[in-house]
Order: sequence, then structure tokens, then C-alpha cells
Amino acid sequence: MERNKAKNSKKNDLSKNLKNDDGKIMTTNQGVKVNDTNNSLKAGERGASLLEDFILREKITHFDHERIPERIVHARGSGAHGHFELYESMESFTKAPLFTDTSRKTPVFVRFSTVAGSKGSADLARDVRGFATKFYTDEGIFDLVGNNMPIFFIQDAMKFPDLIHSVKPEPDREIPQAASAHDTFYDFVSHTTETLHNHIWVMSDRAIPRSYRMMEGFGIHTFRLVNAEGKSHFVKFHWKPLLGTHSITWDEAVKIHGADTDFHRRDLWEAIDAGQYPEWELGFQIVPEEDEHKFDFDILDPTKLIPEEMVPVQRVGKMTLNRNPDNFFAETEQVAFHPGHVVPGIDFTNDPLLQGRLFSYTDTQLSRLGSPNFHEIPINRPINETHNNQRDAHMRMTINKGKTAYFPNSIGGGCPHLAKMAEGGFTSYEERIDAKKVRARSESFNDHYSQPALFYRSLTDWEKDHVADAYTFELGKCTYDHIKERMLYIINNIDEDLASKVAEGLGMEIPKKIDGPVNQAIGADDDVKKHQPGKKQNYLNKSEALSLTHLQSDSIATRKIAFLVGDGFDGESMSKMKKALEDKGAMVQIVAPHGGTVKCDKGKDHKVDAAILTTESVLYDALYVPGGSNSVEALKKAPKAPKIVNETLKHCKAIAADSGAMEFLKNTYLEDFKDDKAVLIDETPAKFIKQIAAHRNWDRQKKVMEIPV
Ligand code: HDD
Repeated sequence: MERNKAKNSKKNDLSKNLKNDDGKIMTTNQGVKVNDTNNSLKAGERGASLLEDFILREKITHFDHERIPERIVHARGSGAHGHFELYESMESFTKAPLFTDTSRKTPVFVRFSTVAGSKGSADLARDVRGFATKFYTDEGIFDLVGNNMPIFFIQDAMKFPDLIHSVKPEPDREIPQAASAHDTFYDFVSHTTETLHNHIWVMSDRAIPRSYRMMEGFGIHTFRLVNAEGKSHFVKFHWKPLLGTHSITWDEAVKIHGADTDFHRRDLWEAIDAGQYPEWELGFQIVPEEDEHKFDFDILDPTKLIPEEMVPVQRVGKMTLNRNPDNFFAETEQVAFHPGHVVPGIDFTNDPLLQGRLFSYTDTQLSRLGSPNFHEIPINRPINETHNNQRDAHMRMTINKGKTAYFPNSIGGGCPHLAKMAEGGFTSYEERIDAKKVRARSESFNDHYSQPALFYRSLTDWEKDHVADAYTFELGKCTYDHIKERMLYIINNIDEDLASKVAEGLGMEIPKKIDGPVNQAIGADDDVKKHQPGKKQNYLNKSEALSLTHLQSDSIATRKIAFLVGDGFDGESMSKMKKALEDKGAMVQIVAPHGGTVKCDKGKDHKVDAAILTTESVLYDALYVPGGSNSVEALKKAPKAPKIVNETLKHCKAIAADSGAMEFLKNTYLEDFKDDKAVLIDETPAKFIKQIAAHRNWDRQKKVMEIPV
């Protein structure tokens, strides 16, 4: 009971601001009833409009100001509500009740995003995905503002504007939208070798996830956990999706751009709407203070991960997203995250990227949301009470009573008074600092090649092929040869085999040397010399956790399966397959040559979910083609039907069919793949389900290149 109450507390809090217009009379914003919202006030029916018309003025004025600036990065995003539950108390590491009280259900709001594109850009851009979680704890807000990759491009916040200016559309023509494949980005990357680790992740399939629900999340920085005795441990935060990690191919991403630009947004919404709630386990990688320097890299360097083989991830609790927002603007657009929103028991480290972020996030809300009162916006306000002497500013909602807005005071009885330590006030961890003030970077941050190389070595062969293709695509879009040469030179330092594949694709030689120092990111000559990347180390041959294949799930829940049918299809066979898939939570969609309804061989009408012309194979996870001679004839006449089959094959997805459908399927490439383990003719639904859960049959990858779609 107590748990349920806690779970709903943010929902109840938001409900104070919900407005429902059902059965209500229209009014102006001042509450005056409105009789006509279609015609302005005029001097005669064909006469001039009158300035006096306060109803027209209010309507147009509000409309004129409806937009707010989009986020400078992560503008495109989708959000959902849910809760977090802890498995066991982590009190030996932290005093934050969020992580010690197992009876709590802490409300959360999560926003997933792409980074580079504008608010209206396509979901399937090759990009990092933001994974930002707001925990509404009883002790205040804790925001975990992470990404779906465990490292970042740069080591110091000072470089963030340079990184973002290089990847955003080029400023003269504002081209390209939501794409890193252009000269300015590679100009920056090729001169800034600290970017290489995050960059190779972006070249991998992690940058084109199948769903927000099927990607990991990472806090990236090393944070601190502080327990009740004041002892600190370093921690890295991980989110592990229970649906496993899955991605799509670049060819699909390109096609989804055209078929459904809202692919990820729709996917998240539909899954939650259908009661298929996405879940992630929260993981801690804990490093005792005394082990800070025992690694081959600096744990304060945000371009480095701690391999899970070196420090295992302990799963401490589970997050479930179970409610779609009521209003996109009020919630998803106005939500304001900040890595500096922490609660007692969680603290920062000296990671220079984190330190700079602590400034940036409040600052950006001032121009984006327009006021330091952004914490009063319903989605941002904590569920516990807030009391302080901050006052006024634009759009203040709180009506503070009393005469005093200062501390100390006697007139207000000394209130609000300070939290005594016993009441859990925030005290910063007492880290000892004895240092000179310098504008510099630690040489312990200089290893720029070892971890990109570890990442590449840890991938499966098909993942490696995708990485090579991605580099070739991206660099192929650059126009300056010297930038491509620098990139080839650098990639060669990561992995020679990878570089030679990319060089072949570009039709270029890998240069033996390049003009000037490889890393030019630091500035003055002496500094540049000091900060050249060191020789690649091999402190771990492979980290299994870096491959997408590491997190698997045998669930096919929410997988979308297309049933390609024409009038007269085998109703019995189709119903059996449909039931088997739906029993496992999959979403079956009937795709037919026409819209409306389609008849099975028993004469029964079935609703068509998509006419072939209005859909694409890339919107589904797998395909089933039932038999039925009339259906086969109808599919033979439907011009796009073979394309649906061929593309499903090409993207290595599972296909099931009845032998009765072969008369149509012989017009496709299916015949060439009869021995493929994920091509199932007259096989049981159970076998199909197993192949759908496996996501793809990548063994098919080389052979499908012959399919010309
Ligand atoms: Fe950031 C937004 C994640 C470095 C400055 N960032 C933003 C969002 C995410 C991240 C997920 C979107 C939050 C939302 O959905 O509203 N950012 C990261 C991660 C980083 C990182 C994981 C490195 C580990 N960011 C970073 C730096 C700076 C910023 C170094 C500036 C010095 N980030 C911002 C920002 C944004 C933002 C400009 C834009 C909108 C916002 O904050 O609210 O302040």
C-alpha cells in the first residue's frame, strides 16, 4: 500500500495542473464565455476588422508566442513516466534513501533523444542517444543525465561548443540536418584524437538502435556515492534493458527516414499504450577510493569506460516506464534535466567534463524556458516541499507569505531554518585539495587509441563489418582529401584491418604520415607536444559486454510482425500463427494489396492494418506469408509485394511461410535462402518465435548483398 502511494505521488502532483475540456463551455484566458471563434469583429460583414476585438487579439497573440527555443543539443526527444524499485539496500555505499529503502517506488520521468538534429528531425539518424532520468525522490530531485554509450567525445567541458558546432549543420547553408557525415565534424574529429573512442561507438550499430526500449544507458562520468559514515566510493551508473540490446542496419535506417520519421517515438508510445512496459535494471560499478589509480587509464577521464570484466556491474534495482505523457509540450518539452541535481548520498568527482556540465544545464534553461522559476513547471517540481529565500523573476507561481526573504532573520522566526545534519541536509564530500591553479590537462588522459581498439576487437564479425561500412559512408560524404587522409591515418592506429577496409571503400591509400601533430586539440606548441596520444595498450583482449550480442532476451514482446496476405489466404494457418505470436506479446499487422478488410478462405473479414503501398518492410521485425491460392494470385499482382519479402531477407530478418505461398514467393529471392535458419517454410510457430527473438540472422549478411533492393 505504502509502495503504491509513493509510486503515484508524482502523478498526483501533476494532476493538480491537468485540464480537461470535456463538456465545458469555451472561454477566453480571462474566463469570459466565447460565442464565436471563427469570425473576427468587423465594421460590417465585408468591413475592416476592429482593433477592439480582444477575443481575436488574445487568440492570435498566444499563437504568435507558442514556440520556445529548442534544446541546443538533444532537441529531438520522447518521454515517459514510470518508477524505480530497489532490489536491496546499498547502504554500505550511499545514504540516499532512493538506494537504501527497498519499500520505495520512486517516480521517474525519462526523456530519450538524439543529439545533433533539430526538434523535427528523423529518429533514425546515426547519432548518440540521450537517456535522461529524473528521479522524484522524497529528498529532492536526482537527475541521471546519460547517453546510450558509456563514454563521451571530449575530456573537458571547455571543448563542448567546438564539438557541437562541428557536428551541427554547417553554418553557411544549414546542411546537413541530423547527420555527422560532413566536413566540419571530421575536420574536428581528425584533429582531436580524444574523440576517437566515442566516435567508433557512433560508427557501430549502437548509433542506430531498434528501439529506445532496447538500448543501454550510461551515466558516463565517474560519480561518488557517500554513505552515512561519510565514506565515499566511486561509481559508474548503467541501465541494462530487459528486452536486450538490438539495432537495425544502416540500409533500414535510411529507408525508415522516409517511411516513418517518428519511428522511435511511435515505438515507445505504442509499447506503453499496449501495456508492454519497457524495463531497465540499474547497475553500479563500484570502485573503492583506494583503487582510484589502479587502472591503466584515468577513471576521471570521460572518454574511458571501466570494462565490466575489470569491475562487474552490480544490478541494484529496476525501472519500469508505464505511462505516456498527457501533453508533449508540458512534459517532454519543458522537462529540464541537470547532472547537478543530486541528493545527499550522491556526489561529484573532478571529471572536468562533469564539472563544466554542472554550470551549463541551469544556464541553458534560462533561455530555453525563460526564467529561473523553471523548477515550478509541474514536470520539474520536486514531490517534496521546497523552502528558501529565492523570490520573484518571470512567471513566479509560488505566493510566498511573510515579510522575510533573507537569512538570518528574527522577524520570520528564523525560517526557513537550516537542515541540521541529522535531518539529512546536503554536505559536499570533503575531498582534500592541494593544488596549483592551472589551465591544463592531465597527461593521464593521453591514451586515445587503446579503448577504441578494445571496442573494435570486442565486436562480432558482422558488427565489425557495419563499423567499416559506417566509416566508409561518413568519410565518403566529406569533400576534403586531407581530412579523409587524417582519418585514415588515425583509424590505422586503432586497427589496421579496419583502416584498410575503409581505405578501399574510399579508394584512397592509408598515409604513412600526416602533416603536423596528430592531436591538435590542446593549443600552444608545448601543450600539443605533451598531449599526443600514447602508444596503443592492450590491457584486455576483449570485453564481451561491448558487443550488442551481450544482452539478449528470448522475449518477442512488442516485436512487430507483418502478415502479407491477399483475399483468400489460409485463415486457419494464419490464425494459428497469429495466436502463437500474440500470446508472446508480439504485435501482428495484416498487410494486404488494399486497405479496408481482407477475406480469408473461410469468407471471414479481417481488418487490414496497412495496404502494401502505404507501408515498408523496414517497419517490421519479421514477416509471415500464409498460403491460399487466391491470396497468392493477389500477391503476384501487387507490385510492391516481392519488395517486402526481398527487403526482409536483405535485412537478415526471420521469414515464415506456408508452402502454399511458394507460387508467389518464387518471384522473390527466398528460394536462394531455403537453408537459412531464419527462413522457415511450414515450420512451427515456436521456431519462428525463436528466430524473431534472436533479432537477426547475421550469417546471411554476406549473401544478401546480391539482393538488389
Ligand atoms: Fe549535455 C542536454 C547528456 C555533456 C550541455 N545532455 C543533454 C541531454 C542529455 C545530455 C541526455 C538532454 C536532456 C533532456 O532530455 O532534456 N551531455 C550529456 C552527456 C554528456 C553531456 C551524457 C557527457 C557525458 N552537455 C555536456 C556538456 C555540456 C552539455 C559537456 C556543456 C558544457 N546538454 C548540455 C545543455 C543541454 C544538454 C546545453 C541542452 C538542453 C539542456 O541541456 O537542457 O545544457
